[in-house]
Amino acid sequence: MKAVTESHAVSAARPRSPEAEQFLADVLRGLRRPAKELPCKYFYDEAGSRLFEQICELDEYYLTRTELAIMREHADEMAALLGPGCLLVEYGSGSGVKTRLLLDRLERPAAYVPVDVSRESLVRSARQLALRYPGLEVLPVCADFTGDFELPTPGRPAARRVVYFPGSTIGNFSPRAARRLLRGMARLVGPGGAALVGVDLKKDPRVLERAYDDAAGVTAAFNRNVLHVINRALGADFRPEALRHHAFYNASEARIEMHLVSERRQTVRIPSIGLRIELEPAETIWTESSYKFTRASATGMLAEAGLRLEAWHSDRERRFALALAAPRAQAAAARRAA
Ligand code: AVJ
Repeated sequence: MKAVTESHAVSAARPRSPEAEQFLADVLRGLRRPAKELPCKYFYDEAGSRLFEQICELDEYYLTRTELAIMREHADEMAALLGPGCLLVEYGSGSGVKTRLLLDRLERPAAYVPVDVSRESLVRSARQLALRYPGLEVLPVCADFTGDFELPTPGRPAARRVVYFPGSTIGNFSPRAARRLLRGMARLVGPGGAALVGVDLKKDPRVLERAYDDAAGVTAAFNRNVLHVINRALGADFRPEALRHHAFYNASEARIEMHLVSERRQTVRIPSIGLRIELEPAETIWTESSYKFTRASATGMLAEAGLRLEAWHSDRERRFALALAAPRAQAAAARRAA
């Protein structure tokens, strides 16, 4: 952590980028609330992304493994349902293997469009895919997929637009934000389009809690890493060891909550903006929600966003699922045509 003082000096002197301004605003808003919170999207700096990859390998973290197994088992059927000539739009660009399982089976996809705020991961994944699929047009879009953005026009006109949103990332959004995001997805793909969304399913709370509080402490390190991110980017002086990882299943809200619990009374400072934050003993900072679904609750969430469930692919133990949905007007039109 020797970079803390240096980077503080630098960040105080230099004008901040719009992303850095947003980061600062988000951190301030979260820490000034009576119940402190931090947005989970800031987990993923380089160290955080590495820790998340380690999480995906853990015995306790069944999500990645299960979703991959579902893709291996059902990608043929999914590709058939999506049909030929798709413009495949992926929200986020971190899921190489899953994407390839789909791309390997899609019939003559018009183009692949990864959408990510991180230019770096966008370039990396676009390069990898272009190498692996020499005939495929790859059109990366550097944008926040929770906001408005335009799709590029592929060289070959697309038969339909499909958004692929794997990984249960939808679970990180509040019901309201998830609705907004899915509505944007429905609008983006338009009539005739589709969305393929990965959701983690409700199950024994002990299984859920172990997945977010592993024996090796990788998830604890992942959770605390957000404090290192804030220290480095904003010159804060959080002592991550002085906060404890806490993850539990909130059954009435159907979500895992991750918190950082202050072990003692402490003061955190961000000198560049003259901020002081007091943390009481046992006070928590809520860092992540990970919503869990049933087929019914996922169908309801999609319906509220104007999407009709067309197919549901799950594993034998019903741990995880991929929901294929289409904008409702189109589903109604298809029913009339049938
Ligand atoms: C990246 C959203 C799938 O909520 O399970 C893993 C992130 N957090 N362990 C999830 C995460 C703690 C994760 N997703």
